[in-house]
Amino acid sequence: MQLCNANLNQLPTGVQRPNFERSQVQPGIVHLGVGAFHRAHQAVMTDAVLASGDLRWGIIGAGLMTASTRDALLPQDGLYTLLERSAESEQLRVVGAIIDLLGGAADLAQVLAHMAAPSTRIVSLTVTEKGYYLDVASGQLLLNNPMVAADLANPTQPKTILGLIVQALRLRRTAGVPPFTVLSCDNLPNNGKTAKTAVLAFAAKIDSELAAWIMREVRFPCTMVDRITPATTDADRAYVNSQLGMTDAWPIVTEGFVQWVIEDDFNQDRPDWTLGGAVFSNEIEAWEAMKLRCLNGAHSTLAYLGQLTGRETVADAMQLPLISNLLSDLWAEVLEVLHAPTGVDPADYVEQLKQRFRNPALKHRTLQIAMDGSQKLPQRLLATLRERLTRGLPSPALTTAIAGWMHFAVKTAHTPGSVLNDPLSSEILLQAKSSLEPKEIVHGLLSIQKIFGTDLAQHEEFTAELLAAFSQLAQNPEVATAPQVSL
Ligand code: CS2
Repeated sequence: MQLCNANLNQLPTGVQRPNFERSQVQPGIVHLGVGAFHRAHQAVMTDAVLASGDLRWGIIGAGLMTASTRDALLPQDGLYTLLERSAESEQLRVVGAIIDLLGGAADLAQVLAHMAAPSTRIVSLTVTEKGYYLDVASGQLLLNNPMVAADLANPTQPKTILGLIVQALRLRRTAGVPPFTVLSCDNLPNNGKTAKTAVLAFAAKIDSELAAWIMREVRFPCTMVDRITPATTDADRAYVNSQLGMTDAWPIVTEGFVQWVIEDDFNQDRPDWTLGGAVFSNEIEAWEAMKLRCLNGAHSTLAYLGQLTGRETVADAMQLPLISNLLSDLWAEVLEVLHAPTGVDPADYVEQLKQRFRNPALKHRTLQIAMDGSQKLPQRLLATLRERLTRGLPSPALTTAIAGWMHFAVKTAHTPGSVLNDPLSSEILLQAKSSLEPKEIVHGLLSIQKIFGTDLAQHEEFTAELLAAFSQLAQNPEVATAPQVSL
């Protein structure tokens, strides 16, 4: 038996399920990047809106790169199971907010048609940092990226989110249809503004009038998104299916905690996501900075150090004093220069993070978090580091975290069969392999301007501290760095 509309009433009693008439749900949102995070976060909040009786916000989920989610969920009428796991308890629920799915190159024309349709009032995004095609250090559009160049050359048949958004907005403008709101749900600082920068830079290359119209008319609210959601494993799948008594091809496992803070700046009407626990706020920058620097900054640190100490999961890595102590120091460095949102005690926030990271029921792999470091380091670690350098404050923990990333890159470069999962992998591996001398490796990696800009490599005190931290990690018996590196 397979999970689908017809079988919903066969689910065991403890499993929550959509209590609204799914056939009556109207499409209102097109979501690009219908991965695990979206399905544990925005889709669940939207499910609560639909459950309240406002059926105007069904989600059409699109995968741009692959059709895997579409292929798994379409036979299930878009239904999937969410397993929420805390250290003490778990809850299964079936989510019904996704009413249609598209995926892969063959569906792109349909994705565009849905985005252009008047019923779509929101286009939301979880496409990861690299999906915006911006140089993270300079914020400039990557015009030479082959995907961007292809869309610029052929704007009516777009394949990137930028091409799709601009072409859909062009079609709407021509047809006299009001624009949709672009709602970024990615882990980027000022994610709405970042999306706007990328879209405008792209549009300006095609049609300056259209770009001016987008600038005037389209809203790009910023959001802070948070829910730790590891990639689904076969063991998760087997467990969920045994609990359901039926087959779900792609369930999602997540933590109990969920947070969504949204800037209330939408073109047209919007769902009342507060029904699902979201908060509307005009202090998004502070929320985003706190989350990116405290949670994601610590996550990346833990991921690289975890990889170097043979710790497969976040919870395992938290057991190692070397790592938990480093995180405590890192949080102290972050909090010293952080502007927290009004009414939030950042020390409480960090205490809660420790509990979340220690959640043994969540097998969140350090290797998963370690991917795309070039896209993550700037906002997670370097932003705090720069603030501290400006104030003349020392940052030994942040510096060790960056040295950890460097060792991870060097070790990957020297391990046969290992792949560095990062859009800048060729540049990083080139530097990582260019020498066996710590000094040259550190300087080589620090010279990658797309990650570090130009200021850090010129900061003598910082580069000396980074080199010392790099050498210290290599000498630490608990840390297995590449043996090739000479000390
Ligand atoms: C993680 C995030 O993979 C990563 O880089 O740091 O996905 C993290 O789990 C989420 O931002 C939590 O909200």
